[in-house]
Amino acid sequence: MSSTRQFKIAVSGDQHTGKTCLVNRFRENIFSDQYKPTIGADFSTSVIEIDGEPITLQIWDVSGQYRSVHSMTRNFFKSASGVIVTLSEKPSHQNIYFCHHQKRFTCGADFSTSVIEIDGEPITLQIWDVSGQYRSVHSMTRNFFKSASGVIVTLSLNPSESSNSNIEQWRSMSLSVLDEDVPCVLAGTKSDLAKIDPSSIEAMSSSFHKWYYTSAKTGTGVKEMFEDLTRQMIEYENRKLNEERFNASNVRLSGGSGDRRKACSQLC
Ligand SMILES: Nc1nc2c(ncn2[C@@H]2O[C@H](COP(=O)(O)OP(=O)(O)O)[C@@H](O)[C@H]2O)c(=O)[nH]1
Ligand SMILES: [Mg+2]
Repeated sequence: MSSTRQFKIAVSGDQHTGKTCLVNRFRENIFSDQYKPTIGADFSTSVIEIDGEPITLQIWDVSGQYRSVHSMTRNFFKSASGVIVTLSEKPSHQNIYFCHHQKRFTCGADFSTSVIEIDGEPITLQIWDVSGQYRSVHSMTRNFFKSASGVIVTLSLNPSESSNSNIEQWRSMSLSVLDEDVPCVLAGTKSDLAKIDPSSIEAMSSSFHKWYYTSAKTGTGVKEMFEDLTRQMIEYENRKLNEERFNASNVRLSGGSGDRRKACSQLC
């Protein structure tokens, strides 16, 4: 399926609430009980068909350590066995890359592994490539949400198994970067272990555009949530485009002769 439109989705929420499993179920239709904490952020793409139109979703899955806005920055260095600091005479923007609109430059951090043989012993190197925006310690967190067209905040439906203490903080962190009309939804996860009933989630979801009841283990509601969110993102983008076109035509009309301004006031 070749795709025309692209949307970035930021999947956030406290650690262990099931973000990575939700993404894996949606992308590959798989589930694993083995817990592998996400370090920094994982990035993947998936193509979904909405009303016959192929849409590319860029899905960002964050590590979930809300405790500090520094955490993503700290994770970059945490447990590193060596540090490389690069020095260049060229402007720094020539040395960075991330995936957005066909260009590649690092947004947050890129992560890759490579195996190298030293004295006959294979050694795996985890290589982290940070975006290089030192200016603010918030920048990595901001980059996570930046240019997202949709946000998912996860809420474990089994609070004895994982905490949900920062739902509102995740929402406000996304709001500090994004327009408040960008679809931000609450995903109730692990419905197969649910200890919270749907009416309580509804009460917790008042500041979100929508909420869903999902299980990455059984697959319940996962595909439906991503499809529904994609529809909301399409609607949002179309609304924005229409507003921009309307504003641009008003500027053209009001920027012209006196007669044209009259035409504008009649139209408005
Ligand atoms: N029973 C059940 N366990 C789940 C579900 N989703 C995730 N888990 C488990 O919860 C743990 C944390 O999941 P993970 O996706 O890594 O959480 P993250 O830290 O938010 O990315 C793992 O042990 C998963 O196997 C689910 O839908 N049902
Ligand atoms: Mg994870």
